[in-house]
Amino acid sequence: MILVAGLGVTGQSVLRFLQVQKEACCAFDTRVDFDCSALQEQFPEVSFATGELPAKWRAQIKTLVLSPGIAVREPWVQELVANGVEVIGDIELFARAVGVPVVAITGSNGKSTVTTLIGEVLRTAGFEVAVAGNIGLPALDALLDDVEYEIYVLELSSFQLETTYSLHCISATVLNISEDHMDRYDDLAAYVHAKYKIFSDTELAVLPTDLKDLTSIKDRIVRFGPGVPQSNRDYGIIEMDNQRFLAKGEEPLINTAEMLLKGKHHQLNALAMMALCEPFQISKQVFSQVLTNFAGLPHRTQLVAEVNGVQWINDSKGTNVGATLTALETFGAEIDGRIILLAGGVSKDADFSPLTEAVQEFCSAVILFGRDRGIIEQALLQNGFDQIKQVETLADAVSLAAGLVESGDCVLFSPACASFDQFSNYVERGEVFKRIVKEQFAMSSVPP
Ligand code: UMA
Ligand code: ADP
Repeated sequence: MILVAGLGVTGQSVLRFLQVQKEACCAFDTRVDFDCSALQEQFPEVSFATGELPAKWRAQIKTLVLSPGIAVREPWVQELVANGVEVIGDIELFARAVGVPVVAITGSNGKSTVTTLIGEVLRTAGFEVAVAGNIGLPALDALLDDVEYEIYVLELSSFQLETTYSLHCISATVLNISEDHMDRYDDLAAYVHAKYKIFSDTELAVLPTDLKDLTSIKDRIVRFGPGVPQSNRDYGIIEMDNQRFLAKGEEPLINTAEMLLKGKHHQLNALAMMALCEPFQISKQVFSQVLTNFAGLPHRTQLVAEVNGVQWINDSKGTNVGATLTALETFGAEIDGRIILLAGGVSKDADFSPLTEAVQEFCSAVILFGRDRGIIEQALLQNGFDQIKQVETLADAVSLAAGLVESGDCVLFSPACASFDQFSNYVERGEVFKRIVKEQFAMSSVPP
């Protein structure tokens, strides 16, 4: 029997997939208060349990399909492993069933942006393409779709890669590495190891210039980076007539001024995207069409209001230190005034000290909210930055910021943390921020 563990969007997609396959399964969620009644109606043949795994199921389980939100090192999972149970994730089931090319994207930051850009480019070039995975739509739901996709573009998290063993990719990337999810890994090396699993069976490996090589895939590596490309295979930035171009080798492809996405990190994202699309022989015109029209995804460094010369930026998807650093550096270089950073939430055991240099350079104040605000304050204080205020909620943070800003400043909401202490996810957190900002200015009768 197959045990489906975790009944979020992934677990539910697994149940649908196994129903079509006519596989016998039982289903379990560790959350005691998880309500299975709607699922029980949808899947009458499946037994459901919550809280503790029923003892009587244990001997019958041959395969465990684990959701990404549950750690493999959980004792009850380890017990099943010790009993010879195979542990896989939804992406492994997908990998075994998919029969068309897969482009796979992982990394600490930029995954959703690059995944979306690739989807747009391939669609514009005329392919029937599905975009799925960690970006939101479970990969198995895309597979069950009525459409006959020619290509799947998958955003994959380190959690999903941990339980994936046979994914064959036409191209794959680890976009970048910075610390994240340290509550789920013993050290950075373990997190990197999970990410690099994406290269286990790929025809083309796309790697940034600053990440280490992997001997087994040497002849299939294409590099991308912020400098001049080191070979004709590689992607980088070249200057011609005082203009900067995204380039392959010596060949200019896109003038960076044409891109709607601003910031050096988005130039890197665009370079990675072009490299990953190599197997599909996309024209310069198609890349240009997409990059001149794509303004970015919601909740990523998005301008949500400009009031009295102050920009209010929603970067709710800035869920780790690396993303918030990027946002600080991008806006810090751009604005006339100073940044007020709003951050906080669930730390995921991160080290926040790498934020200090950019905070010192660009911020007049940091307002911290949420569960782990004290941890962030400690890290900044220890490194010599003390313009810090602690509040309980995001609403308190917004109203405090509104009283501190001056024309030319920017209020950057880039939490560097996960959201689940006070919100259900980063989308809800970003929507709440937008609403509070709008209310804030309605109250003082200044139109946002
Ligand atoms: N949970 C339990 N017990 C369970 C099952 C889940 O406590 O039995 C908790 C988890 O610890 C977690 C939450 O419930 O806090 C959701 O976990 P899940 O495995 O049920 O998640 P899904 O709803 O299936 O969504 C997952 C991804 N979520 C995670 O990996 C935590 C979604 O990525 C992804 O879009 C979706 O599958 C489709 O593939 C979200 C995410 O936050 C955006 N990803 C992390 C990130 O990007 O940093 C990895
Ligand atoms: P992910 O899916 O990996 O979380 P997103 O594309 O959703 O990545 O972007 C999340 C945040 O990460 C953005 O708001 C931005 O601040 C930051 N970011 C995007 N691309 C990069 C990059 N290449 N390097 C560093 N930070 C980035």
